[in-house]
Amino acid sequence: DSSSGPVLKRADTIADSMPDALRQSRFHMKKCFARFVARGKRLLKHQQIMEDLEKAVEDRGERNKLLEGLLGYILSSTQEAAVVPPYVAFAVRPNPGFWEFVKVTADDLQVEGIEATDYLKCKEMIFDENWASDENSLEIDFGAIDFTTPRLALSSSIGNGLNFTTKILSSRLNERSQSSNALLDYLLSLNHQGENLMINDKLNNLTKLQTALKVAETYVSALRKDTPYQRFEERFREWGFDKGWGNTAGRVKETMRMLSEVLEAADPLKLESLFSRLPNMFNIVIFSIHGYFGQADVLGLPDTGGQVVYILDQVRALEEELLQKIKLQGLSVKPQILVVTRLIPDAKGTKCNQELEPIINTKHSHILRVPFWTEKGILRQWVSRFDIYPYLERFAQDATIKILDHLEGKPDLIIGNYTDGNLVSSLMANKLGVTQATIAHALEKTKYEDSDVKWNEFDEKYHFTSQFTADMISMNSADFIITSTYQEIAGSTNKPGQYEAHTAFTMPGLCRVVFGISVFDPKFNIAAPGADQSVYFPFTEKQQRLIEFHPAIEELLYSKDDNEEHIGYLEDKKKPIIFSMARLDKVKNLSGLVEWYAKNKRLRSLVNLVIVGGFFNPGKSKDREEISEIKKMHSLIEEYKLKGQFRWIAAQTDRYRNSELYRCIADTKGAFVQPAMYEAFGLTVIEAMNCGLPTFATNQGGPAEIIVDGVSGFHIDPYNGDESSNKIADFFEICKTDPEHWNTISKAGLQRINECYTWKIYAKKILNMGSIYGIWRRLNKEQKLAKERYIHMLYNLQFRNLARKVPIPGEASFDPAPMA
Ligand code: UDP
Ligand code: LCN
Repeated sequence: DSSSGPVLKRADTIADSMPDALRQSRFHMKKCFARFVARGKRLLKHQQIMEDLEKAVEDRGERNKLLEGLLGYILSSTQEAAVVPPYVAFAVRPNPGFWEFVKVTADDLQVEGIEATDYLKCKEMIFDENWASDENSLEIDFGAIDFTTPRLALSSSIGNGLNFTTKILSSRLNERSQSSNALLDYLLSLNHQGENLMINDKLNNLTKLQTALKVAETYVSALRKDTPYQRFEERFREWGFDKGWGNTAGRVKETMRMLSEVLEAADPLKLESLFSRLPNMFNIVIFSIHGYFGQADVLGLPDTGGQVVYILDQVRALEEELLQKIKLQGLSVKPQILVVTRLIPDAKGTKCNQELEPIINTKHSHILRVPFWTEKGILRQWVSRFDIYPYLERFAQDATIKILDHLEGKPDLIIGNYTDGNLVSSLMANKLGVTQATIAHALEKTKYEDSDVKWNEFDEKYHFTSQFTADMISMNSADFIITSTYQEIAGSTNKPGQYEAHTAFTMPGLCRVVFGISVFDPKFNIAAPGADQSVYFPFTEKQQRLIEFHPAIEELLYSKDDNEEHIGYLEDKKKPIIFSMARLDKVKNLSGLVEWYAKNKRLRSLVNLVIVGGFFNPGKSKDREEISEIKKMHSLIEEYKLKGQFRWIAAQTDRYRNSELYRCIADTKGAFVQPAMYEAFGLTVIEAMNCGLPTFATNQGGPAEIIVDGVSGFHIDPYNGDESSNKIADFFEICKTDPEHWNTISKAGLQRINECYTWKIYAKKILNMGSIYGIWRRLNKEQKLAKERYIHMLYNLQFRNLARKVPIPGEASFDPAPMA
C-alpha cells in the first residue's frame, strides 16, 4: 500500500536503500548502533531491536518519525540481528519467503549486502568462533544440487504447488519430441499387479495411439452411454486398449477425449482432469511411528494426539475416494491402505502390541505394527519421540519386508508423518522407487527458540541434531509435501513459517545449512484436514445427540468428589463453562490457561473452567514435560484457591463421548479455549467449531488461519495472558446482555468449517497430487537421482552418527527374544 508510508521500490534491495535511510537519521542511528554493540557479541531478536531503538531515541516524536520512514520499515521486517562488534548483521524478511541479509558497521554506518552463508557465519561467531572461521566447516546446500526445479515467484502462490506443477508439466508435454513420449511411456507403464491397464504394447508409438483413440472414440460414441465396459472389452483389446478407461461407454468416451486433447495440446485443466482419472493408485502406505498408534484408549497418552486422529480419518477419506475412483475406472481392484507404526510389547492395555489390526469403518485398510530392535532384542516399552532415532533404520528394513508381503507388491504412494515417519518413508521410497509425500504435523525447530544455534543446550533432552537432520533429508527427498495451513510453510507477515525456518540455518559446530529448502518449491501443498462430521456435529442436532453419555458427562463435570478421573468441582452450575482439552505438553499451555483464569476476577465471576488433559499423579508419568505440568497445575489450584470454580479431568480417550462433551459445554453457552504457545494445526479447534462451540484459539500457528478473528471465533495471544483472559471475559459480558451474540459466533464457526475444513476436499486433493507428482518425478529422473545421492551421503555420514548418540534404555526393558 503506497499511501501508508515509504515502501521499497520494487527494484531496490535493502542493501541499496539502507544507507540512505541511515543517513536521514544519522545522529540517532549512531546512538542506536552504539547500543546494539555496547554489550558485545549477541543475537538480537526483533523485540530487543525495537527496545534498543526506543532507548536510543528517547524523544517519542522523533522516534515515530523514524519508524514511519524507510528505516522503520526495514527494522520492522527484521527478524533478528547478529551482533559481532563492530558489525551488526541483519536478517530482514520483507515478505513471506523473501529474505535479505545486510551487514552494518556500527561506528560509520557502512552497509554491505551479504549472502545467507555470511549471515550464518556472523551468527556462528557468537556461539562457536573457531568453527565459524574454519574454512572447511560442513555446509549443506540443497540449492546447488537442485537447480533445475522451476520455482514459484509470488508469496501468494506458496502452498499451491499442484497447480503450478500441472502448468509446467503441460508445457513440458507440449514439447513434442521427447515429452509426449514420456506420457506414452507413462501410460504403457500403468498396471495393477502385473496386469496391464489403459494401453498395451500394440500402441507403442504416438501415431498408433492417436489413430486408435479416434477409432475407439467413434465406436463408443455409437453406444448407449451406460453400456458396461465388459460389452466392448474384447474389441478394445484387439485395438490395443486395456481396462481402466471407465466403467461405461460414456465414461470411456470422456477419458479418451481427454487424452486425445492432451496429446494434441496439453493445458493444465485438461491435464489435471485426465490425471485425476488414471488408474495409477491402489495401494498406499502411511508411516506414523511414535506414540501409541491405536483406535481405542490411546488419545492423551504421551506423544499420542492429533496425528493419530488425523491419520485414521485420513485413511477413511482416502479409501472412500479410492473406492469411488476405482469403480468409475471400471476396475474391480481392492485398494489397500496400510498404516505402519511401532509394535510396543508393553502396550499399557492398548492394542499396540498386536501386529495387524483392521481399521474400523474401512473395507480393506489395516494397521501394521513392527517392533523396534536393538542389539539386545526387541524394545519393550514406549520411547519418547525425541529418543526414537537409533531404531529407525532397522525399522525401515523390517517394515519394508512386511509391507511388500502384505500388499503382495509395491505401494503406489508412501506418506510419512512427523520426523520419524518421514525419514522412514524416505528410506523406503528411495529403495523401492515409489512416489513419496511427507506431512510434518509439527516441525519442532520453530517451537523452541534458538533450538538450532543452541543445539548443544537442547541435545541431551531433545536430540534436535538428529531431528533437524532427518527433517532436512525428508523434505528434500519428498516428491510432495502436504501441509495443513499456509503459515506452516511460510508463516505470516511478521512471522516465518515452520518450513521457511529451514531455508537457511546453522548449528554451529555441526553444520551450516545454507540452503535447506525453498518455500517457493512447487512440492508444497496445502490440504487442510477436517474433523469426522459423523462424530463432531453441532449441538443443535437434537435427534443425533448421544444422550446415552449424558449421565456420565453430568458426573464428569459436576459431581462434588475427587477421584481418579477428576479433581476440583463447580459450585455454581448455572455459569457457562470455558473448556479446554489437550495433551499435557508444555507448549499446549493448559497450565497457562488455568493461571490466566485464576488471576482474572472478572472472568472467574462470569464462567467456570474445565480442563481435560494428562492425569494427576506426577509419579505415574514417564514424560518429562508432563510431569512438570502436572506439578504446576496442582500448585495453581492451591495458590489461587480454585476449588469450586475449576474442574480438572484426566485425559479422555473416547472420541464419541468427547464430542458429546463439547456439545454439553455448548449447552451451557460456554466456549472452547485453545491457549497453546504454538499450535501447528489444532484439531481440537475444528472439533469444537464443528460442534457449534464458540472458540478462542492461539494466534501462534494454525488456529490463526482457521479462525477469522471476531467473526468465526477469536484469536488470543498466549504471550499476553491478561489481554487474552479479558478478551474472553468481554465476550461473556456481551453475551449476558445480548444472547444472540453467542449464536452468531457459533454459526459463523460452523460455516467456516464447511467451506474450508472437510475430509472430502482433502482426499480428492491428495489423490490428485499422488497422480501428478508421480509422473513429474519420472520426467525429472536425473535430477531426482542426483538429489538422492546427495541425501544418501547426508544420511550415511551425518544422520547415522547423530542417531547413534541417542541413548537406548537399559537392559531390563528388553525382550530376551534372539535377534531375527
Ligand atoms: N484428545 C483426546 N483426549 C485428550 C486430549 C486430546 O481425545 O485427553 C484428542 C483431541 O480430541 C484431538 C487430538 O487428541 O482429536 C489432539 O489433536 P490436536 O491437533 O489438537 O493436538 P496434538 O495433540 O496433535 O498436538
Ligand atoms: C500435531 C499437532 O501438534 C497439531 O497441531 C495438529 O493438529 C495435529 O498434529 C494433526 O495434524
